[in-house]
Amino acid sequence: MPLPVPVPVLPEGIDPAWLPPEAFRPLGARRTRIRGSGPLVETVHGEVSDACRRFGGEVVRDDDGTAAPYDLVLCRTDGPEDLGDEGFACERSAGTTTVTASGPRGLLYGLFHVVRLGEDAFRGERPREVHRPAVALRMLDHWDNVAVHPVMGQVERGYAGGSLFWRDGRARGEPERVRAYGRLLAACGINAVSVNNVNVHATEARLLTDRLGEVADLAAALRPYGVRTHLSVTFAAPVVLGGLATADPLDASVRAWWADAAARVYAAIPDFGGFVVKADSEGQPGPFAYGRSHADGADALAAALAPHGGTVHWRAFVYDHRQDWRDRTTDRARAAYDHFAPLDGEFADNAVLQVKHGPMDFQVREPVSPVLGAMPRTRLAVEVQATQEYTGQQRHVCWLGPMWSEALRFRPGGDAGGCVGEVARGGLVAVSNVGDDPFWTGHPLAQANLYTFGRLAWRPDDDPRRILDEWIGLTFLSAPERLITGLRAVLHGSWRTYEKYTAPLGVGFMVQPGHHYGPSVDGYEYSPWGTYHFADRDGVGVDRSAATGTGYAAQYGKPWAEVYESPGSCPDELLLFFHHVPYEHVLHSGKTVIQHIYDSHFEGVEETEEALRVWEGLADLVAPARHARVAERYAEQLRSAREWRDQVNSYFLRKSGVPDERGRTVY
Ligand code: GCV
Repeated sequence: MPLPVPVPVLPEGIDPAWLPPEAFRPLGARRTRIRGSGPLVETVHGEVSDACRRFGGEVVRDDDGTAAPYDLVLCRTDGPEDLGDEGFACERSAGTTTVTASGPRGLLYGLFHVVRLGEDAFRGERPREVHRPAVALRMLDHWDNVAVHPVMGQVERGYAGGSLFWRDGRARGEPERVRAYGRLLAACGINAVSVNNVNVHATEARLLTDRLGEVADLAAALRPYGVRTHLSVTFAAPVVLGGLATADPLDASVRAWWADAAARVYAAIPDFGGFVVKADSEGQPGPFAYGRSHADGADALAAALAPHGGTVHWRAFVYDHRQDWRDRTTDRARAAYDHFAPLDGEFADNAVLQVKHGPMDFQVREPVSPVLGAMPRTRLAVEVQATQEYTGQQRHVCWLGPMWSEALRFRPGGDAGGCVGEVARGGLVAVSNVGDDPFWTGHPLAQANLYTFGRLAWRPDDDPRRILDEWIGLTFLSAPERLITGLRAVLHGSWRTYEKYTAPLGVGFMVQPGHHYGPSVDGYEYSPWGTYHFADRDGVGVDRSAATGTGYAAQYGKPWAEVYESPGSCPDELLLFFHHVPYEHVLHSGKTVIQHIYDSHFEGVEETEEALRVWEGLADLVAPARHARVAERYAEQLRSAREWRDQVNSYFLRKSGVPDERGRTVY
């Protein structure tokens, strides 16, 4: 009989997040039988054994010859119905709770389901319920550098300390911590991780070849929790690593090089997931250099991975970052659609096109990318950003569940068609917000973003507030009602609060250039990055209509092309994304644009002040270290929110000359 996989021991001082040992008490105090075999069954065995050791229960494998009834049976078998690789069924009758799974991960996910249910898992009768993920690939992309980058540091856009995987040019060699990370991910349903930055610099490139062993070590640590490892690779690898004269994807020697590289990866990591590629984007090499399309590029790598069951995740984030700001006809928002929609149907079956949820770059408010409605013959994955590059950098509380849920529920083809959560057959991907911080995510409340992402990826139509309650229930075990109410109060509306005190009505990008924290209203206005608001004395916003603007609105199908085309039908929150309007333009809300800017900025700060008050009132209910960390970050959030308010309001007062009708102080 194989040995149970021991539960990872958290290094001293590391927060258990949503898996505090006490969460296992209901399970650990009981008698459990585990049936079936397979590597992840040994992980389940290890989990139950550990819980029993702590809480006094007992676990047996297969038939132990006793007639004693079991409280819990965890059974991996060929079930009566197809539960797939990852699904499980849970039921309770005659005093026994039974979890059945047919695939290896299903039993593990079923175990965590029992943990989430707590004592309820062992009460009364439960009819059979089947749980299956709606999306097969639920992935985190780490933008972690192996070597510290002179500008971006160890983790690009990382706000949670250093990397969990790498430090100063080499692997950290802390498999136990990586295993603990894999365990947290499995407990919220995430099954894939890419371990290095999509901007692949020279050191990182070598992970594909002579430093592959370091990736294999990470894969070994993540494997027991059903997390498959992926690697970001540079498109130029055949040149920079292989010494070839070209990386042309149609060149036979290049294809042979990739095939050989992939074979070596699979020899070292048999369950390797695949490659992630950022090509022809922000300076990364790509197929354009050879006059080839992105389908040509993706398919060359897909062909190399196909014999091994791997997938290439090809990012659609391709645009001109050397744009002339004087040229108002070029529109960065159009770029992904213009590059990729014509290629629909040309991508290999094992190529996934990974599309950011909005057309720009993870702003607090963007429309859903039109690419997601335009490529029915391509496997699409949706990419969101858990790391809060543009949403407060984990110094501000900004729970992104409602924003992601809105995007996933959006129906690109109107009511008749599927929603984004269904269109995303290739998976859901989040840029990770995790680092070597003892709370994992820098801001302790940002753990909620990671957890919510995993659970939404499992069921994109799930209610994010239900998920948040689940996170609260696990993280703050046995929380009294006052704590639950307080946590809901500070988290539920935090995305909208952040939106209120930052760039208004979907216009985006009023951030400090480079690091992207804090306000700089004109910071990107005269830059080459394609991120403008065009404010002048008469009005503000980008005309993206087909009639008079860049034509971006016409990239949508019906009904959205019409809805977005006119300021009269465009939703208020996206008005300045789609239209350049006078300051006195009246919104659907009945307010003018300028008054909306003033009001929302004052409200955003007031809401932050209120959230801080609520948090202060929870001091007696939250562990001191966690409470102090959040309180300290709230102080910075409030300072920053006031700065945003004052800069944005003053800017627009000076541009428009229209005073606040309520006479508040605008500088
Ligand atoms: C990894 C934005 C970020 C970059 C990031 C890029 C991407 O531009 O600012 O740091 O690069 O998105 O998604 O590739």
